[in-house]
Amino acid sequence: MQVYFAPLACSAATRIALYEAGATADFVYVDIHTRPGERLLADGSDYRAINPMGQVPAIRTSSGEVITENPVVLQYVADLHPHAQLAPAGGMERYRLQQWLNFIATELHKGTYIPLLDRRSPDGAKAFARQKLALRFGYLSQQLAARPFLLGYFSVADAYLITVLNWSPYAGIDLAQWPQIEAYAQALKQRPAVARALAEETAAYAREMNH
Ligand SMILES: N[C@@H](CCC(=O)N[C@@H](CS)C(=O)NCC(=O)O)C(=O)O
Repeated sequence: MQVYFAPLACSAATRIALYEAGATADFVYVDIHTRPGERLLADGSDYRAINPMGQVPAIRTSSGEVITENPVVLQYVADLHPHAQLAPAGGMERYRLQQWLNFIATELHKGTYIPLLDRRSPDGAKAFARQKLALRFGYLSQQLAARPFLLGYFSVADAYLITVLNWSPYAGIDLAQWPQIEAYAQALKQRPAVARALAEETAAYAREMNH
């Protein structure tokens, strides 16, 4: 399987999920950071031929299917490695997982972090995102006060959440204001698979920035 990724982007969640499953993949670097307006692969070809949105993650399965959209990619990886129990097989718990994946994707990733991280987002968009932060993080804190993971065990939703929370210092979000979220993030970063994936992504990001 090929995983199209950019260092420290939301595609890091896929790397975490794979390592948690004791698996790996052919990680294919996509430059989304250094050449605005372009989406080049290392061989100079245009990544948009693979994902017309030019966004990571995308995966190419062993049967050649391309799958995009982080919540879907993560569920695919979880289903590929059922022994790792990264997603409930079905029933209400599966809907709970999807509930979290969608919350992270829309309320946190796109709705909060992107306006704060993106240098091109206007001050009004940043202020709007900050105004929404209290409700979103308050809700998340409440959930995490009662349990160490979003579900009863580590799932792909946690892989996505730690990836997004990891951007906090760059987004000017001080997690110390939400002790439950900060404690959760610290605990997750101690997990060997998470630590390994984030260390590799950080090293890849440093290489990219020095290139
Ligand atoms: N809806 C997409 C969004 C993915 C996304 O925003 N990826 C970011 C990296 S975290 C990206 O590729 N940004 C470059 C761009 O939007 O052109 C998904 O859920 O996978």
